[in-house]
Amino acid sequence: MKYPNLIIQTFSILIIFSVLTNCSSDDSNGGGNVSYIPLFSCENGFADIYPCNDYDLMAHVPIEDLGGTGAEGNDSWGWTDSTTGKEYALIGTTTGTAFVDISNPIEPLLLGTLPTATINSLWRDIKVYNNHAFIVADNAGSHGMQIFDLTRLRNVANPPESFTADALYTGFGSAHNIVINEDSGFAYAVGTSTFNGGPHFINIQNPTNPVAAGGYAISGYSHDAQVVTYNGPDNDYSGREIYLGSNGNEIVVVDVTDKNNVINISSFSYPQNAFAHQGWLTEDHRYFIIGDEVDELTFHFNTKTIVFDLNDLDNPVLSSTYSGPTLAIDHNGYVVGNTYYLANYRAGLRVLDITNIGASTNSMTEIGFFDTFPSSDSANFNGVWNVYPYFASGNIIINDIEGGLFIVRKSVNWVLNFIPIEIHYQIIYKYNVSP
Ligand SMILES: [Ca+2]
Ligand SMILES: [Ca+2]
Ligand SMILES: [Ca+2]
Ligand SMILES: [Ca+2]
Repeated sequence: MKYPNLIIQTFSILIIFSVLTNCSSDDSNGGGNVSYIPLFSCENGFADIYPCNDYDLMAHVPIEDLGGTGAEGNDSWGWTDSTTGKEYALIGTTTGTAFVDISNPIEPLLLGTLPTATINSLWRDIKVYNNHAFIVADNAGSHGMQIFDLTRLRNVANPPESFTADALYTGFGSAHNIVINEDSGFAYAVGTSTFNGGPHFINIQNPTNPVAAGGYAISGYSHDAQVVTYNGPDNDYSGREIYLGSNGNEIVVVDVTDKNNVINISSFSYPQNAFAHQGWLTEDHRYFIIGDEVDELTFHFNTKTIVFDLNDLDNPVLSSTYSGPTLAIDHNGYVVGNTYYLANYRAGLRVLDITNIGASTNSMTEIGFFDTFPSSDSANFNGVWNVYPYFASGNIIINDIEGGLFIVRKSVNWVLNFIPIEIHYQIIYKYNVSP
């Protein structure tokens, strides 16, 4: 009888502790191991109406609240205030960009929105560098790149406010994506009408004074890209700025260190290519994980993720393919340590262990998911457009086209993992039970 009693007492103390930490976190930060009681825990495969595995729902903000009636969600990014540690969701919608303080993830606060610079668009893309957001839109006329000083979010008098941009870069009109190498302070707009749709370089080292720095037209249109200061296994390119462009029919690897002398390194494709859409490097820069946005529609197989071995940047080699559990299309994926977070449209957020990424088979293993589109897992362009998994708190933001912002977090074993040791021992002392 001691143990049931212990568990009840444990939960009582735990709840008190959580409430205390919630209150104190309002004016501190969202980082660290602060515990919150989820809005809906993932239990028996569901969090409320949402199928899940090992991810809890902390909060949900409907898309109408972020973009207005009839709005849809698209891309997203995050900002962590280096001064306060507070975390913010930057949510793209058809009508603009919404800025949400999520440092208390169970009580997200919409601070305001930055309207589109021109017309509404299905495609918006956001990245962050040096406390500024850089925002583009596609099929949006002369939109250009909006620049927004995120430190303004520290003091918003009457949320939600309607913001104005701090600067506007007009060297292009529409762009499909904006890519930033935070190590170099260069932005790369892709899918513009300049440089054949290849990367349009912008020096953003002084964020509100962006300077055009040329572009690269030879490889043609890039749909999306990643640019890194290379620190991988190929010593030929150590310290070089490497652009990995997802160009539909192929991936291109380009040395963009010297903006006036760009060097094509290699390009590659894979069987059953339909549209190479987006890719992300592992943290060691050895492997590149690719999503093809049209192959599930074309070939009717389950979600397919393609892994290339970039041990030699001059000679990339297909390493493995992963087949997911549903027919849904994969969209955007990101690596954090040994985990790959995939925005999988109708299948929601999918979380994959990539510890064995170098293996030729079973290189990834699904270890969790949160499905914000419960009614279907079919291959259609609905559900999760993007996820952002880089907050130190462990909160993950999902931007669902129809559903809006979902804040989810890996489930915790409350009893075993979240009781402060002192309280644990107080319980042991008070109730005279063994740990
Ligand atoms: Ca995007
Ligand atoms: Ca695919
Ligand atoms: Ca090489
Ligand atoms: Ca689903």
